[in-house]
Amino acid sequence: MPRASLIVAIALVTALGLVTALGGVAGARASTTVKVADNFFRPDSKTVRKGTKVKFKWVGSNDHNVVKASGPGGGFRSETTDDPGVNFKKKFKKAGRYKIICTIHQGMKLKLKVR
Ligand SMILES: [Cu+2]
Repeated sequence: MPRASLIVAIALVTALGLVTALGGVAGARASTTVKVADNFFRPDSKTVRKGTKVKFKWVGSNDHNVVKASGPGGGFRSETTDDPGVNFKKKFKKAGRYKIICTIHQGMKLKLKVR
């Protein structure tokens, strides 16, 4: 094989490997953050793709929790805490409309659509 062809072949294989690696990273990064504030979720309505991991990040100073009120699959419930930071993560594997609430604060709700 001429030297130039060999170099082109190596470059192609390297580029292909890079694209595959980047694709894998993008897939693993299917996550998003919802803020748990005083006394609301921000945003309070959101659409994500199936398989997305939602991180709930406490940014307020009041006690809050994250509880599934309705939607596909089984229930879930975080602890009640006022600790700042990500205190709860949930991967949504089933498509549909979820209603997520904080049981401490009436009207504190998140409408999550998984498609
Ligand atoms: Cu709350």
